[in-house]
Amino acid sequence: MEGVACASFTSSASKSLSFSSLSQSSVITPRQNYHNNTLKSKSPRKLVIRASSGSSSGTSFHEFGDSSSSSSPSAILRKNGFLLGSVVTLLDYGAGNVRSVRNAIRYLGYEIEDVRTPKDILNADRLIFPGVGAFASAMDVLTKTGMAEALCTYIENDRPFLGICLGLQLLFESSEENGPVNGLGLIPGVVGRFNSLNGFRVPHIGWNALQIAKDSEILDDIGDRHVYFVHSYRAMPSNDNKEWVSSTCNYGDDFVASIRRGNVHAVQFHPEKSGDVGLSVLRRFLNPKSQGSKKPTQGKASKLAKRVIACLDVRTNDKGDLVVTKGDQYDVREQTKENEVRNLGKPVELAGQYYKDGADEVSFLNITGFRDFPLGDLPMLQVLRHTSENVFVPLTVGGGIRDFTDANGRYYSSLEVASEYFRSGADKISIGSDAVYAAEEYIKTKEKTGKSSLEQISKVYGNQAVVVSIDPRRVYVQGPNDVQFKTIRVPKPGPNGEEYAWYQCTVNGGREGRSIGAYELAKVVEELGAGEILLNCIDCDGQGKGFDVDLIKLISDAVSIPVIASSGAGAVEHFSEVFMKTNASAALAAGIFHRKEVPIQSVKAHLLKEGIEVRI
Ligand code: 1PR
Repeated sequence: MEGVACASFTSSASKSLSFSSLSQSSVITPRQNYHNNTLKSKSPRKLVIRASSGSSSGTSFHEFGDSSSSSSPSAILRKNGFLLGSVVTLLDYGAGNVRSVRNAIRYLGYEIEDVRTPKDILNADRLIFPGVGAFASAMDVLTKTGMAEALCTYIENDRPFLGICLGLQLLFESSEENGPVNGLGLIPGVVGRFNSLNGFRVPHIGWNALQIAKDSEILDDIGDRHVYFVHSYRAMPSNDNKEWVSSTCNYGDDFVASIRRGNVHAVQFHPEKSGDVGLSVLRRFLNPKSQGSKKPTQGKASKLAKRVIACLDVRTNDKGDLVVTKGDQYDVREQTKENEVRNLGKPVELAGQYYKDGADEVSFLNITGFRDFPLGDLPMLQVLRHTSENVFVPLTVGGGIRDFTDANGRYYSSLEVASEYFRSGADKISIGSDAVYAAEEYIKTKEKTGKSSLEQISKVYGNQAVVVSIDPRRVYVQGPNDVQFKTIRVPKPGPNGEEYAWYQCTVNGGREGRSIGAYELAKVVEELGAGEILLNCIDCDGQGKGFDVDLIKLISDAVSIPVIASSGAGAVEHFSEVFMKTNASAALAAGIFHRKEVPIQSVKAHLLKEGIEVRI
């Protein structure tokens, strides 16, 4: 599974392509092998290289494709009232959320035409293919709808093309993802899984550096800056494909970060989620003539950066407004006579501000989602929709992801709830309480039912799209044998001189303690399909005294998926401490950012000073 932006089910295009009606299990074959299910090695297809992307920008769609297309002279100048060049064709086959790509294209001033038939591909002036979902399902849809054939023809004729994430991988010969499965076979090479055995966490999530191998034009503004990746599979550079590879990225091994040949480009990273740098990649593809004026901004990117995440706990206050709030040890009510919900600002505004301030990711937690049905909470969906129009870094949303039956008896699966979040602009969803119940059940029965929200959502959207949010509370004990859960020796004894503690998981916003530890939960949810862990700590939440380094070390050493350290940040030094003493991949804070005590840029400046790589 690739790409988070790689996420929800339906879209305008999906209505015509009907992804869900197609079997996801059938073996996929590329163009030449439609009638043959076995994977064959074959020489890469012969491609026509016409000109550089710069010179092709004015190529009109009637030069190519079906002569019965609507390429009349007036259509060459205008399409749907837009001047040629301001329209871009998007191949959204309905398997995921391409809202972020749409938003980025629109933000840059372009209109989108959706591909509905293979002919639309052949008639495109400029085609963007943000591949989403799993490799096999994507090839299945492309083959059955005739899109695979059209894509091959379009690319072989060197038409302006930009593939994103899975849109890059599908160009290769095959993938090991649930496979081997044949791809389009345009580029030699097999797409394989990252190896987590050598200490690198999989999925590869976050901001990493590129090593530019050759001039690729669309990457010219990147310089030494980071771009955002989220994937578990990657193509490897080789002698056979070196004429294609325009940049690589290192994550354990060097993998293919982008390809370019003539007018054909594809990137493994997500330009639509890579902030200004990513927007410049899209801009250069959309308008190659726009290049040249700007020198790349100098950065110091050399490897995967540690992420700094801004978190917005959101809920409806007593007046019915959706507000950003913040608790002390999860109590979000003011200690006044009125006891009102603490109001720290408006969600869309604050998220936009944090994006401008340099947050690497923004998380929304709908903290009353456990008791209110989130799809009834339409303002939350609107918050996501509006935020995603202007925020071009990953957005995570959590709260209330579970099966639900509403007052009219209508049943909603957790997958439907998640899909709605993805459709509204989320790149990742985060599951709290429901993941605890799923882990308890798994420990009891030792059986994976495939029915939990965690399993279902990660199966459809990929584990990189599923975060599990853990809300543990420290419980002191005299010795490690006092409980069946993993304990740590505490640096400071507990209230009764206890030398050990375990971390008890809670549900419903910390209201109910459960009989499972954070360590046990983390290991089980990784097995059930979580792609990342958001590790809160009720004791530290809102205290400003620093992260619970013992807890974060315990969990980040126990799993091989990325761990986000959360709760307790009060000063820039707390961030360097957590990164130096633990294997956390990211650190999240709320209160200090909302109260404007410590700006995000100060955190990053401090981390850089301490030699910790961050995105600037
Ligand atoms: O159980 O799937 O409905 O998810 C509920 C989600 O809402 C969970 O992710 C849970 O952590 C969150 N949540 C529920 N109640 C609260 C509360 O505060 N009363 N917020 C809550 C949790 C913790 C962090 C916070 C950090 C950083 N908030 O997200 O932002 O502790 O704060 P700090 O930097 O100010 O210390 P479900």
